[in-house]
Amino acid sequence: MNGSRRRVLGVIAIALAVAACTPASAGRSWTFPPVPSIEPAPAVPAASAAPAATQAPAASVAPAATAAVGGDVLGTLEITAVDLGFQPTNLTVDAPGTYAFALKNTGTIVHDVTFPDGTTITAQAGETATGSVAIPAEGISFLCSIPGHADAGMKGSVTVKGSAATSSSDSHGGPAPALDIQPDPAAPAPVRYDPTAPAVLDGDVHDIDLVIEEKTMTVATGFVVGVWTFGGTVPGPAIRVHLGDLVRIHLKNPITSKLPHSVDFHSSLVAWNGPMTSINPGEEKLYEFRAKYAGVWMYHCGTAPALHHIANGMYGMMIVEPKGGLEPLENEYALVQSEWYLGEQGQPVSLTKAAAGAPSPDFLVFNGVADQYKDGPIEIPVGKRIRVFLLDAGPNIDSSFHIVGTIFSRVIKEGVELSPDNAGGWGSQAVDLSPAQGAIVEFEMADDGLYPIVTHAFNFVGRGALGLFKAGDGEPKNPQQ
Ligand SMILES: [Cu+2]
Repeated sequence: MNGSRRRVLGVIAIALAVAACTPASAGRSWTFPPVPSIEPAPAVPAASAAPAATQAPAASVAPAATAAVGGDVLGTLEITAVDLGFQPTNLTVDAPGTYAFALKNTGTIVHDVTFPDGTTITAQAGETATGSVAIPAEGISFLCSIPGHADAGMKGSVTVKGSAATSSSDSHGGPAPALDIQPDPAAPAPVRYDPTAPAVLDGDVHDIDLVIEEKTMTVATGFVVGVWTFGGTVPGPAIRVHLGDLVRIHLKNPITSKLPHSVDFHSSLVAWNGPMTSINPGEEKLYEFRAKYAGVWMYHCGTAPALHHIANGMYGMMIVEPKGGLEPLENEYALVQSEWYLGEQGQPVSLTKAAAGAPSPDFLVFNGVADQYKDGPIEIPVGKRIRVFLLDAGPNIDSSFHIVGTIFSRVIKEGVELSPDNAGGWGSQAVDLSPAQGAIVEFEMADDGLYPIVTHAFNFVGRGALGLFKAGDGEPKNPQQ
């Protein structure tokens, strides 16, 4: 491979990594990760560079004499970690044995290289970590064990010359696609998420602690996910402010977390590589902005792979009231639609399933838990105006929000309003929301009874997207209209 072709392939690899990447790194103001060195180390008799098996160039092995390790070490293997990939992904050595291994992390979040025997070398952003690894005659594969990273492409292998290449897609070490997760009868019962919308915060400056918590959560009866959360719940807390308020989010990532995280408020006007960058466990940051536009907005973690962090629970709703405020109503609710792509029980969701071109979530839910408002209906009065704030957090599936048995007299979706007193007498039956879109709907129930809450994409109603409003005593009186 000549130099220019190698550079072109290097750029492609970087572009792919950047495409999968979102803002990260504490305090760093990069736009794209720097291009790592892909020049081979000096050739040595004991080992040599192999032809590239993938788009990434092959690595070489440095002379053993240059490694500051014992005499049994046959050479030094070097790879670079970027967000999210290894360069190169395939290395070749001449002989089996023990090798020093250097992991250079030019990315913006922590990465590691983990081998099937459990050997792990971890490098923080911008650092190089070293260790040693035994390469057997049949070769060895490796991956980054940070959740989601292997699924995003951080896998590779070391091949011994003359042996069959080792597959880098062995099932060891990393999350395997979960194709048939069985319910666990010992799983804790789901915890109901209060659907009551928050009151608007007093004052015009708000200091809000947003503490990240990695924990387990029962997302449907018998199914537990190792979720990542804002504030310990999925969705995170709903936040409601006036138009023009100053919002000061104190984002905290406890030392007990395993991963870097970040937050991206769609209600803010800030640079992607400014307040949205990631913070490591033990760090905190201030994300300050003025709420200049009214609406129902999404906030979410944007740390790479953002798809995994959102799919694993890191999202919430922020309501910015319009000029003059919304008309006060006694009954206001907040519903966030989202998807669960189950991994193994108790583990983070499957990034492979979430990343499918035609994703098929195991559950599609309102406020984090399948069927929770079917099992515990939301009780409302008859004949009074009800308001629901809606958000489709996705990460992938559209919502067609509908309540069986009523008609929306007001819809405010992404800044466009259907008003109850419109001249034509128009109404609305379903609100279409793509991922990250929000709306407000208002309606009233004409009779006592049960009114199902669904997405009218009905294939999902049986997968958890079903709730109930119970109006009055729940028994229809069939009044004359
Ligand atoms: Cu996160």
